[in-house]
Amino acid sequence: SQGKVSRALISVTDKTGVVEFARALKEEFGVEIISTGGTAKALVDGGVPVTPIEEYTGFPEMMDGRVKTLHPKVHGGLLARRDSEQHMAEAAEHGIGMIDMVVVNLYEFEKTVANPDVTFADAIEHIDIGGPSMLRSAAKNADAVTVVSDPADYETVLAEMRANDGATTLETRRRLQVKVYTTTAAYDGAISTWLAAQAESGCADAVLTADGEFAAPAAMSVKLEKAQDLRYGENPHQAAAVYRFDAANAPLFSSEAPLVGAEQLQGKPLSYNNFLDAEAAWNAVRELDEPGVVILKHQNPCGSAVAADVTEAYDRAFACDPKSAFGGIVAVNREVPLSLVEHFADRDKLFVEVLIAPSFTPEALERLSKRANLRVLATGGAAGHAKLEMRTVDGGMLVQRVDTVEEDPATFTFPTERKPTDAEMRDLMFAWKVCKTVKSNAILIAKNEMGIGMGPGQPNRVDSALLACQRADEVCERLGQEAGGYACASDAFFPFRDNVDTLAAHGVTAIIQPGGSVRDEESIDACNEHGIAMVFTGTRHFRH
Ligand code: 93A
Repeated sequence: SQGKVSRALISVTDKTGVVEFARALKEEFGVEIISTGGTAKALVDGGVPVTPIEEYTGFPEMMDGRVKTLHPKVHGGLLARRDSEQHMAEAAEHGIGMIDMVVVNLYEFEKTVANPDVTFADAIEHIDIGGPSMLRSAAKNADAVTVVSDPADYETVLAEMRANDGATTLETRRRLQVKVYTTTAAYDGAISTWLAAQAESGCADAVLTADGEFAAPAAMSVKLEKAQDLRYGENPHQAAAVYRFDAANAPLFSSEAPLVGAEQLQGKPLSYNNFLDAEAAWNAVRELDEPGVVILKHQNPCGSAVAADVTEAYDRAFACDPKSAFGGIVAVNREVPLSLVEHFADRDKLFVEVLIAPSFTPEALERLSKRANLRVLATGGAAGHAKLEMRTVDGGMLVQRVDTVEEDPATFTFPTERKPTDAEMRDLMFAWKVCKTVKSNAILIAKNEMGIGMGPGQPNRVDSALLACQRADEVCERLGQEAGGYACASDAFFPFRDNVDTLAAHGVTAIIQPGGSVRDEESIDACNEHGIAMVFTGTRHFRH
């Protein structure tokens, strides 16, 4: 009857549990077992007699094992339709016996290429051809053939045969059939991704050219593995999970200090929004060369500063907007010392969702452990961004190079009569880096290398400018400082002079922006009228 197992072919690289499984097939059900080199040896050593594959096909294993099971006596025995008189007559004519079960798992290609020292030849040799062929033949004929591609299924299959007079059920064979094609598709995906990556030199793959530019290929194979389930997504009614890029894609989509895979030292599991915000905060803070802190809320940096050390930087970042900092993400670009933790936990009693940094001193961790719920993430590094990022849109995926501020100030131009002073230039450079993390239309106002005013996400840039100025004025008032003397960054050019007029009215003395509007002259004239020094960077940093 269909599903009854009389003859099985066993050929496995992962030999976990295979001896016990084969022994049960043989001893309990009298199954004839055919097997290949290493597997046959393992089975015989384990006391399970087998028919060696070369005896079965009448052909030796040859070409270093590249050809061992690729034979009509194997594939005919798997593919023949048992309900076809013609198939059965042809099989009989050519001496092909039926094979009712295939137990195969594959050469470990992914494990092999995960070794950074792997040679190209060694990787190629680990592309399994015979194994997937048998799996696919058997799965195609799942009406009659049971295909076991995962040691985790050995027990269930045996249990079913025991309950079923040595046969498996069609339901199980169908489930195993699906598993096969999922397995072989992922296997081929890993091979093509790795081979594509070898087509270009270095770690980049065919997707990136030698100078790191994105060269969009006609098709991309991106493999992901689930890193963890999330309680929910952006809102409680949205199911969600986190996936991690596999080793072959890691050089494209992961930096040396990626967020997914960062070590969580303590605290509740990260939520969906925690991941998004921690990513934005971390990306912002790692742009800063000096010791820096970014406090981020709802994707926008509500506090940011650099200083001689990170504790001082934290104090200054917190002072930018203590209210918004509540429930935010604190990102630090150097090792976190005890003093920083004391300031935010003891002095400011600041509740934050996530604290993320390259590392933490033992004393800092000891103090943090008293706030058991606080999520603490150690990225292990500070430098470098992933090369590519992607987002889905309904029915497809957008891929782009990650936006980094790797601009050479030597290429900036100074179109106004007044050039920025050294102090203004420091604030402008700081504002320019942090502004990149603000949602567009983005305006960021800095003073003494603190991001004290932010205008995010307004469809009208003048509204963003107004918001930013208001916040900056409030901060100055709160800190007992004189308002004004602000440096302003804009993520994109000013289409009209109204932005400059608005900023000037609130005490902005220096502006950094990409330039490139057809009406740049209008803004330059406005700056000259107000005595503002303006810098053109030539590069826009939208963030939507
Ligand atoms: O080199 S192969 O692609 N050529 C084959 O004909 C073949 N048949 C089975 N690899 C082949 N296999 C694979 O060998 C199986 O998929 C399995 O992973 C492995 C088991 O080899 P051994 O029994 O010698 O340990």
